Amino acid sequence: MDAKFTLKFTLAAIVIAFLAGSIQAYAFGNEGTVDQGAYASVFHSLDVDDNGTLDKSEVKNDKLFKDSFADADLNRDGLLDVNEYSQHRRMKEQQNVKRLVSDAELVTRVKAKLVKDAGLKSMKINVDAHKSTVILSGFVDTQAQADQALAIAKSVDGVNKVESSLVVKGE
Ligand SMILES: [Ca+2]
Ligand SMILES: [Ca+2]
Repeated sequence: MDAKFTLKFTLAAIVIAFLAGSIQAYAFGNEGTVDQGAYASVFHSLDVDDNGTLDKSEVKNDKLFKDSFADADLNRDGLLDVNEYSQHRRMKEQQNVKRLVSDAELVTRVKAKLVKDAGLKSMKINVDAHKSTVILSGFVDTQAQADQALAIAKSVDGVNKVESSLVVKGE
């Protein structure tokens, strides 16, 4: 009885150890292909007729492919296989990441543009940014300068919103 139990226990332990090893290998062993796997599952969910390729109608709701199907279709057969789909999707997603400009970069861009403005360059305008919202503060001489500073900040690429607490000193 005891021996049987021990044997069962040992077998169970071996099975558990084996499974744990497999899971670990899956989770950590293939870091380079994790994305591919994630894309592959999206690919299969889009492949409604399950024929292993995506045609234009199958990706029509995917905004990353809507206007660039031909670019994604590397071998020009009018269909996307899983590699064409994954490659294009990764490229598009990396472009999107680049478009998100850091707050520090926004501050630099806004300051640079304010300094270039003849009417504003002598003003002490503080520029701050948080989650793509730029905050202007400090003192200006006229309302026109305050408006101009706001317009300039809004015109900077990557700025989502501008809040101004600029104070007009008056004449
Ligand atoms: Ca298909
Ligand atoms: Ca193709």
